[in-house]
Amino acid sequence: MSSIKNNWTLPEVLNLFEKSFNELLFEAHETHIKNHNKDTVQVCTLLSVKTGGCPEDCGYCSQSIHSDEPIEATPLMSLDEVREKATMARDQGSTRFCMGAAWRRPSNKNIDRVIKMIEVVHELGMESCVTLGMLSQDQAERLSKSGLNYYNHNLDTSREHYAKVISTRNYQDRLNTIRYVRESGIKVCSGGILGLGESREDRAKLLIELANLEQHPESVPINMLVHMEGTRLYDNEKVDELEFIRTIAISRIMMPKTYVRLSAGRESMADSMQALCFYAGANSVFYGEELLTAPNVTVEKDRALFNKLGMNIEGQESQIDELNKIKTPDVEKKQDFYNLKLIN
Ligand code: SAM
Ligand code: DTB
Ligand code: SF4
Repeated sequence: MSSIKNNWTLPEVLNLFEKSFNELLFEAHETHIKNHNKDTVQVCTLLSVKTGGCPEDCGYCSQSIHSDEPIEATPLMSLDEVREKATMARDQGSTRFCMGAAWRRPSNKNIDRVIKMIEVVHELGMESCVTLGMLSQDQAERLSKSGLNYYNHNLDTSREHYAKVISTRNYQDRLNTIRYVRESGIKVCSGGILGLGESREDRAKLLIELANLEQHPESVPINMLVHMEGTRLYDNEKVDELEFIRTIAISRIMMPKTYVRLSAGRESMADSMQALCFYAGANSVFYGEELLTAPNVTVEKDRALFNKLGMNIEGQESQIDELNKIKTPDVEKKQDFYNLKLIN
């Protein structure tokens, strides 16, 4: 990875933000097509395996007990339910399955249970990702031994703005978990949220934290704040759409080989806005009608959009081969899958 730059400075990144929109997008697109298949989007389905009741006070999150309208807390999902949801995601064409839990940090007993879930995802032929809060070094190693492909742990914003959003942990806690994940051999998925009341400088600093890690994260989700009722940041001002697209473009330029994921908030984005994000270098999305607790774009709408843009889902061909081998009792659903894919 010698061509990877990880000594970005604030003036350099602010200069990128100040370029004309067209020049910035053109540079990002050039970087994108040098490093990726330009018309391919990677898709990942999310499942909340343990919802609500979280003791952390992240000001944007409906699952925090500190929210004025906290979501009802549920116990950890059964393995059978996970298998059922993961099978549905696989049948819809997802190649990666990400399981989230509303924990500050998982107990060792819960790590054992999550490892069984990861095994189910692998049996179904998908890549696995989990996001469980802070990990110890030992827990990261155990997850790595289970074959876990990705761990999601977001920095969310700049070091300076962090304390205005979350007070129950600090930035270094976040970086420590990311280091344990990296050292254990699991791929790192780490990104942020726009709309937390941050400045452009905070956005630049977040990207610098990510891009100046010794190794760039393999995956960087850029979320648009989903305004969840009852959360402290519910009334925050909306981020300007062009500023959001600029942030995607700069992520692509700074981390050329990384999957940049256009993440939460897509449900309220117009097709044209998403199209510009893909042009600017986004090449991954969350797929399926639910994120963790918030709605996402439906699979049908996404397929129609990819179709209109001439984009393909990464791994689609091999998925179809795999499906040919599977004997699912739901013949009609399987037929729908083929029709949708093959008509595209
Ligand atoms: N509890 C774990 C943690 O915080 O690492 C895992 C689940 S947590 C919900 C995963 C990520 O989702 C957060 O780090 C945050 O970046 C993102 N997220 C949560 N609520 C969001 C919202 N309302 N809008 C946008 N992104 C959100
Ligand atoms: C990430 O960066 N975004 C996803 C995933 N990682 C776990 C979560 C978005 C959550 C949006 C709000 C909700 O569904 O509650
Ligand atoms: Fe808990 Fe994660 Fe929500 Fe923060 S973002 S309150 S850690 S579930």
